[in-house]
Amino acid sequence: MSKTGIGASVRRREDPRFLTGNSAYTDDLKLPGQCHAVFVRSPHAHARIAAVDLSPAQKSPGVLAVWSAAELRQRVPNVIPSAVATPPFDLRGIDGKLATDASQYPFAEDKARYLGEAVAVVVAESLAGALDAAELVQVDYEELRPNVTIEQALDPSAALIWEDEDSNVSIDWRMGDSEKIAGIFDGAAHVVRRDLVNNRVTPAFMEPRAAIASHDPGDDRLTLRLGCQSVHGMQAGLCQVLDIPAEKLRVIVPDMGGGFGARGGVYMEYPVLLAAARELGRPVRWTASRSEGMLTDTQARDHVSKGELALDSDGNFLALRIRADWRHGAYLPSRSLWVTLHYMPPTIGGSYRLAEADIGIRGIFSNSTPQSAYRGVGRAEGNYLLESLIDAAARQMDLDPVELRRRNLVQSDDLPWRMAGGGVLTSGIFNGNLDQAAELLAIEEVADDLPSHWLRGQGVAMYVENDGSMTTEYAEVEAFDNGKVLIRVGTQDFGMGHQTMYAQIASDRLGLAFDDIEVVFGDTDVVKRGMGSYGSRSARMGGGAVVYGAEKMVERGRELAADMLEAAAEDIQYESGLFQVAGTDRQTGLFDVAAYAKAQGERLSAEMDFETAGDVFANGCHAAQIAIDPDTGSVKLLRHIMVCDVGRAINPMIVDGQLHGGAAQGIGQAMFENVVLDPDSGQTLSGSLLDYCLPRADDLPMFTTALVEIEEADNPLGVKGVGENATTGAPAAVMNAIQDALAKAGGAEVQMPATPERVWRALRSNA
Ligand code: SMO
Repeated sequence: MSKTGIGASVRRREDPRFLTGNSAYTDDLKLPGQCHAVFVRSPHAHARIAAVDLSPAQKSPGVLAVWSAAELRQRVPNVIPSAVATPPFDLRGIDGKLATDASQYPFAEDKARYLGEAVAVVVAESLAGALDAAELVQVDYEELRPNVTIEQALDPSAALIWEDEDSNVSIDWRMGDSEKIAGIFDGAAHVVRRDLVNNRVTPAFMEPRAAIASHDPGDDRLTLRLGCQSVHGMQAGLCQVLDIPAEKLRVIVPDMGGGFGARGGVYMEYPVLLAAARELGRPVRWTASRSEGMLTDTQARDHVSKGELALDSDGNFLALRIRADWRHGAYLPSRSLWVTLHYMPPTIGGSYRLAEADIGIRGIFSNSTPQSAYRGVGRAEGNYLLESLIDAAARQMDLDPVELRRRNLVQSDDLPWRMAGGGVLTSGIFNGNLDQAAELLAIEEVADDLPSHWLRGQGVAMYVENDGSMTTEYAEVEAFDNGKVLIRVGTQDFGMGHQTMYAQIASDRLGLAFDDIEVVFGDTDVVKRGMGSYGSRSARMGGGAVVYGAEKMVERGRELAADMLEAAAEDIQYESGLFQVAGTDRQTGLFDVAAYAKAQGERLSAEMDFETAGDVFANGCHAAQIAIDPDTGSVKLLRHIMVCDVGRAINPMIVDGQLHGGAAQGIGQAMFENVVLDPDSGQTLSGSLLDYCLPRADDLPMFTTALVEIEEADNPLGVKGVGENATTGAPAAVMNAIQDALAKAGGAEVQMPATPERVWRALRSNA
């Protein structure tokens, strides 16, 4: 293996720039003539908008434009498309009814449906001027009763969030043979039941959302610079909202600090900024404050579920029944509904021989921030349900939780295994993952100098994660006469190290130096098409496109080299940057061939659209060891072990980094993070980072990771995926460790997040 090829822990190319403050995030950019937008947002979670008076704001110094919905409608004609309205999604409930559309117009028109929903925009010469004028926009609200809790939203007397509908339910989705499964439950030797809360979280991007719109009057073309996960997806969505053709909008992504799925869709600020830039003929910029992000970045999870697992007398899993109520907020923006239904059901059953599942997911509108994708979406929720039930079964049946899992795992000769929820596992060594995690947990005792009366607990959890999302990805591979190969790829980096990863792939496959490979992405004028990055797809989907694109470019190079060397193309061999006539010393270099091509007015380049049949399934096992201070309820996570089958690891150090960051988010959900809303008013009680607790470095242990690289056959690199693995796997392992300690002390169970107060109370109430 070369020091920079596939499988090498190459130091990230990006890091010198990021670590020395030389990055350029959207907010770092300054465009000549720029002005500033500030959005006026609803201070109520549910309120009718009776009147808006813009005139005092319009008279404020330095103000260039003030628009509410009425003014915006003349400039931005369409709503932001929801997944329900956008083909090819056909999301129907058990009643056959299409899910409620619930698409969002950029500004609230008749009423505001969540706290922070935008009502108007002010554009001014300075940010201070825009902020001052925004306070002068006068909106008459008639407050409506907010639906904050699920019970409130389902109450027959509830105020409807979508008044043309007959309830606040968006979809009642079902899967599985419920009658047959009821029969299995009736005859089962053991049934365990748990009510589980999957707490609402916010993505808390390191870099708050920001965007700068500009307009070139010469060709009437708009440009939007922003952090997003797919420039082409953003372009398509915005062109639909603005009713303009794609060639009239360029989307560019500068450096970007976090996406997590939640920066995938069209947010309402973007079409407004574009319309303002077009009208004013000046760049218009906006950067969310942290508090603004806490209200308006799409949030995630928020399931209240009943889970039931049926077992026979030997502890074999027979069937699973899930009823999940999902409080998804007031709108269903972009992929919101689709991601939950695409990702959650298929992995239900996980890597266990669990053939039957009755799955119900009920979407419920609430007067809270809309939801969309967030690292591990769907899988994190499903995995937490099953892995919590398995530990509850082990306690109920007095079995060792590791042994109970081992008894039920899918074996190698079961593959391909169709999970109860429909996904098909094609590769993996599930019992090996469990054994390795259990061994690491047993042998690597940390010196625990905590007081002896602290409670100890440990837990394991398997996980399975569907990776891939869209089944096609684009790359173009081009060699230049200056000795460089340029990769243009449709996926995008928001912290993952793609400039390093793709350079490793291309240098390895082309036999060139790592430094000869340049990688670009995130600009609709530079990359012809692409799906972008989400669903842990980049290395597999973009990597496949780069590998086959490189091969295709070499094929064309072979033909040109044959011309140059006056030989037949089939006699030309390519290796390490050289084309050679077989059996002779006649040869020419790849970059000389590029020069030859250029002289003929051609580019030595190949485009590739790599396609796969569907998702693949990364999988593994997490193990956690915790201690609880019984006097305060505070939980110390002592160790967190991750055994992960990500398929082939292109750069194990980057994979480790992905696992560390993903685990921090999963542990954050289990122990710290929670979006808390006041049930009477719908006001947020967690609107800043003082109230919304992100994990810090000293909350986390040193992680132990073990990569299991079982190659996936559907792509030329053998990759599965890694980005979301640890966020999916971590919560259940940590919570199982906490429940273990609580159960041994005779305490009750806790729900996520296991805050000190909750743990302290659980220790004082009997199980
Ligand atoms: S939340 Mo992910 O982009 O499947």
